[in-house]
Amino acid sequence: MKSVIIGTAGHIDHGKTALVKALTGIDADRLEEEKRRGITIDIGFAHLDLALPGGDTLRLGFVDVPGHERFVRNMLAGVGGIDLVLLVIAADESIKPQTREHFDICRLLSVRRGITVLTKSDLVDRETLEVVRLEVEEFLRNSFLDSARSPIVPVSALTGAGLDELRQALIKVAAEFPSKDSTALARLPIDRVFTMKGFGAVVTGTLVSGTILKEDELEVFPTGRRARVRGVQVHGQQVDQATAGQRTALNLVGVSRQELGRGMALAPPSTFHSTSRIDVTLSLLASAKPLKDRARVHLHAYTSETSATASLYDKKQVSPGETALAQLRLAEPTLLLPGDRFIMRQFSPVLTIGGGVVLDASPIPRMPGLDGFLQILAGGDPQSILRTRIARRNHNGICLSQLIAESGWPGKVIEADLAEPVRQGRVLRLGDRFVDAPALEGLKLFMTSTVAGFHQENPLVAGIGKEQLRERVEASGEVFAAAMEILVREKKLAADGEIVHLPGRGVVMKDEETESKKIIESAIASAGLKVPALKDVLAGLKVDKARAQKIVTLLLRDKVLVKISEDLVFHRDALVDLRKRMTSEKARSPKIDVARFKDLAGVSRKYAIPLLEYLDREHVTRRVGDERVIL
Ligand SMILES: Nc1nc2c(ncn2[C@@H]2O[C@H](COP(=O)(O)OP(=O)(O)OP(=O)(O)O)[C@@H](O)[C@H]2O)c(=O)[nH]1
Ligand SMILES: [Mg+2]
Repeated sequence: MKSVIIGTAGHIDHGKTALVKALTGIDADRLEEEKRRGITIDIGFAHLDLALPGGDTLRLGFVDVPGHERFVRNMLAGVGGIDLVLLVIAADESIKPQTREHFDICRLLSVRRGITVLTKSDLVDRETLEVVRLEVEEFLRNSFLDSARSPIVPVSALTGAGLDELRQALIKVAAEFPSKDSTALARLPIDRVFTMKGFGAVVTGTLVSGTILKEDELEVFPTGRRARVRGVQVHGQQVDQATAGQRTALNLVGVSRQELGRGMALAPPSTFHSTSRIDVTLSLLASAKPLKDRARVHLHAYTSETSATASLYDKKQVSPGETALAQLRLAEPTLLLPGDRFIMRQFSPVLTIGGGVVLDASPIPRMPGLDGFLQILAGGDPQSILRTRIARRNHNGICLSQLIAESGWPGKVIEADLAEPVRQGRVLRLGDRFVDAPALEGLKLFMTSTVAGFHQENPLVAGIGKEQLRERVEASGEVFAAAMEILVREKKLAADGEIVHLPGRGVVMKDEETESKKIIESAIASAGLKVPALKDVLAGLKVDKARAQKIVTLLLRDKVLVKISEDLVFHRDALVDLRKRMTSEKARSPKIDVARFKDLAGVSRKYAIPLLEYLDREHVTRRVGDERVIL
């Protein structure tokens, strides 16, 4: 069974509601006030099943809209989800202001197909009918309702004349209409909320995409409330599921009537985000006044309505009939997705002035290359759109869930569209994340140059810590780890535990340092107590002075070397040996003078005095006059 939603459009009193009733038997005017005043105030609904030639059933859902100029905003709440339009023009009045305004709205919303119905044909003679038909043909020329491709059918709701032709035309146009994608993510803009005794809140709307099943959990936008679907009705019948293109009523549990309203939307939980900023292309009607940068407008999309400010990207103002790129800032957050159509109305007097299409509902402030990005969103195929969305996130890429929220496409569709670029290596998949390959190359260069820079600034340090490097290049953990792995494999960087360094540089430095350390230690150790001057030892090393000094500091810290006076450094083994000799000397005589000490230690006076002072400090000896007592 194919489901198609048909909206009426046209001037007040031209016979829209009467036509829907003549076709379906259902009076779409349900309000008491509507019946009393004989006009439609709010949108009404009806349905009709038609047998298709092949035996299939065509299920038509009708959204009947008011023609009164004061109720255009109600008309807008109804027209958002329609597939086909019945443009209703009374044969005795021909084209009137709301004929034009409703027709403009349908064009701006990109309604693609429809039928023009000349109603009240019983009120005019054949000649008048022909004159009106010619006028209407002229009016519709080159539009989606051009008579070359869309029928114009004269009808009388009173006598029933032309109704059969209209049904045939409906079958033909609806059969050609492609079925909506029921595998897409579900979205139901709410157009009505009421309570049913014993059941709680019921919402209705045109299911614009996807499928909603009984027992589904849904999120209410923009409030974020969660609701469970207790019951689903399509055209007044209990069903297990509603699919895209059906008029749908849901009985919800978990939210009250007060928490719901027209303009809200239902969608799968934790999938989308409401937005206050959208990048769009907007078109101004030829009949509108020029639109200035930062102008305030009423924005209508599906059943939602909010005020918005239009910041123009490439112009100071939009002239009548022109199209421009703009960012709209919405007064109230709304669930909108790329491809959604909207209508703009002027503040006062309230008039339809234009409309457009959402390109991006997740704009990034001050994004470089925005123009090219928006051009691809406006005209690219799904794969190019996904790739440019990935590329704009630079080296950190974007998670699948975020890509779903941004594009509005199901994960499976996205993964299928990206399979080829992933296979070709133009997009990288890191876990749940997609990264643009050139952006990752950029990150790799950034990482190596950052490490090189670090070496230059810190010649004495082996390398930069991994976490420090990650912070400097502003990479997410996953992406950084992947880039690091590639760089190590390509031998552009090396890692020792948590330390990252340039391959050549890190290892050479280490070898030189180890070698220098050995040279210093053995030069001092082998000299015993007759140590050479430290500066002479250091002068013979491969490493530079600063690094040699650092090695000495480390040897002193580790107590391998002991500093006794300025420029007099001994190996600890030599001093341990000296202490042993002092202990044996004590057995011979507890007192020792400088001369005997010189013999004992085998050193000159230049070394003997500092060594004795050191032993005093260490409480091995105590000075008494010119002699020392060995303790
Ligand atoms: N003679 C004749 N009268 C019609 C026909 N269709 C509608 N009418 C009458 O025209 C009046 C307006 O018809 P509606 O169907 O309410 O018009 P509408 O376009 O729905 O009006 P709004 O919803 O208020 O914009 C009613 O009195 C109808 O009975 C028709 O084909 N022939
Ligand atoms: Mg009506």
